[in-house]
Amino acid sequence: MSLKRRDFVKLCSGTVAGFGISQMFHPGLVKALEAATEPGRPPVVWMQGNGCTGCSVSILNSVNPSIADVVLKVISLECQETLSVAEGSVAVDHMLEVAEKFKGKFYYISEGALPTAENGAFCTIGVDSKGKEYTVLEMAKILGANAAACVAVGACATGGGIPGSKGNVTGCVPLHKYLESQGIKTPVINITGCPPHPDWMIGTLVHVLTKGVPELDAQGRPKMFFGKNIHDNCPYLPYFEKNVRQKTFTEKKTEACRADMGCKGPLTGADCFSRKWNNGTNWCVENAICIGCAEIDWPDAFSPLYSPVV
Ligand code: FSX
Ligand code: SF4
Ligand code: SF4
Repeated sequence: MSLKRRDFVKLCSGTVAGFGISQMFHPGLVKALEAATEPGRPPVVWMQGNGCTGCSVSILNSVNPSIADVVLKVISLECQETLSVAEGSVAVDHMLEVAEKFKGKFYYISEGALPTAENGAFCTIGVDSKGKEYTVLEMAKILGANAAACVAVGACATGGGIPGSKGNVTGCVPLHKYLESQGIKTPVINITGCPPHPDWMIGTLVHVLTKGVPELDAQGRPKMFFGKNIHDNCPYLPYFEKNVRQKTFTEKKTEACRADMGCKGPLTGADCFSRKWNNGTNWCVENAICIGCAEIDWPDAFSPLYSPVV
């Protein structure tokens, strides 16, 4: 059974509760996804390069659907360094096996940047059962060339992020740049953010599995989550317009614009202002500032992070 676009929208929008996809997913999503991905759950390989594992930690915070449901009922998660029980040659052999056995049918999720300097020696993932050592760069080429589609998660995998920022000696590049350099044309979807919101990752995965690659913006990001300017939609915009500004992080003046503390909301397009974080509890600008992490040229184009831009 395939999930129709209208069903997907209905499930994601939770019309009963009155929420749009820009806010949260409906708890019934898993049931429809289970049906949509029958009979065989699609194989997914998640590989980490140079990063902090924050993207993996963030997706574990998914509430609707829970990450346990996604992993156990919707997809077949073949490898994920943080979650996998297998390690060493067992894990490396399995990655190679998935790339061969499910050629053109599995999905490759890439977290972290790919270090290209010194033939990729700055990040190795292990040795296969024949004793051959694999760099993350080498495995990214194998997975990228054989996957049905690639999903790059996080600032590091989409734009280089902190490992790829100015001064790095590892030659870190994002997945799409590396695959382009190797002439690999497999589609790459960029889910920016350091880390990305769990809904951005799960929502994109759901779309890819049920309807294919979603509509993307110029940065390769799904338009359903990215592009709306934070400043234009910020609850503190009226204070900005009246020039009521909070000057320091310790000042207990919550009814004020955070521009003077370096807020990068005016330069950033993501739905954090309506989706919020931690299951809708709060978001960066409420407690501090937006540092612009959802833009693909972050952090270099947004540094120094605490310097005002408006
Ligand atoms: Fe990067 Fe993932 Fe920032 Fe961390 O590993 S996007 S450093 S939150 O988690 O890649
Ligand atoms: Fe909101 Fe930041 Fe814009 Fe102020 S500068 S209105 S806090 S997004
Ligand atoms: Fe990143 Fe800004 Fe969204 Fe926070 S509000 S997650 S810094 S884009």
